[in-house]
Amino acid sequence: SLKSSYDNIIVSEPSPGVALLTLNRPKALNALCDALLDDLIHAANHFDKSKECGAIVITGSDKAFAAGADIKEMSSRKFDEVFMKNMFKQWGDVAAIETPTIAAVNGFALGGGCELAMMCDIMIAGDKAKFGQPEINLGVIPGCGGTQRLIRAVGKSKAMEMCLTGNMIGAEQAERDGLVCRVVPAESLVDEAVKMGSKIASKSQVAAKMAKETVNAAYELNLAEGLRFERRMFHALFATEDQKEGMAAFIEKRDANFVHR
Ligand code: CO8
Repeated sequence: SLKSSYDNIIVSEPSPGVALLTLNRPKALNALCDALLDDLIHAANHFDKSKECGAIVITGSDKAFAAGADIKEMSSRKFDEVFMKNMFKQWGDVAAIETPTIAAVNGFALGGGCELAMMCDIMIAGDKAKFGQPEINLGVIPGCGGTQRLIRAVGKSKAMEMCLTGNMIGAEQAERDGLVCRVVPAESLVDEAVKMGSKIASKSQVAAKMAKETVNAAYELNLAEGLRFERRMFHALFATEDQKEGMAAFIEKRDANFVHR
């Protein structure tokens, strides 16, 4: 069940079917300490299992989506400790959420913050957002997908520049590079993300989850295997009521009334 309150995030349901998780450690620019991570994963898993929830929006503050892993918490850790605890392994839980996720990024998305945003299915940026992988300045490298997801989003040369120089890019460049789907005025960012979440939540949830899984399969599979997987998923949807309803609604010129599970 959902904890009644979290110390490091704010949870709300701004629109039917949409959960909004707001990172809330303003004094540390939403640095991703272990406790924040635990709160975020707990809440995200709760909504992932909920029948009503069709989309999860993750956002931060105007100043920072998240300024990265918590450097103060991490700085004195020893190799044995980070290795034996497999530090940041639980971040995989964010990427494993089956419900569609949207990152709404205002301000800094640095290091683990940029990586968290990249774990989401869709990224929308406010016009003042800044993205970067500044780990190189701390004598380390990205540890939660920055070297792997960034190259798939923006290509090798741009990913290398970000990881090797620590240079940040702005929202407009992030859109040009393909890291974000859309740039909107900072003040309307969360509304736009919730609106998009709401639209996704209104679709067949079976089809939406299958679409997410199938698009993500493209990260892992070669083209022939990916196309075969896509076709089998497409076939499988003919076993659902939502396929019958969606196609009947089109033919009868009315809105589809999808089953909510
Ligand atoms: N960790 C801990 N505290 C932080 C962090 C952080 N990442 N970022 C900011 N803070 C704290 C500052 O220490 C400061 O605290 P205090 O007031 O107590 O001194 C407060 O937030 C405000 O920050 P600034 O005064 O620095 O604010 P500025 O507006 O001057 O600068 C910046 C904003 C540019 C964002 C700056 O804070 C900065 O460079 N932050 C660090 C960015 C960074 O290096 N991030 C990468 C961290 S390493 C990492 O993410 C490894 C990834 C591995 C996977 C992680 C999965 C979780």
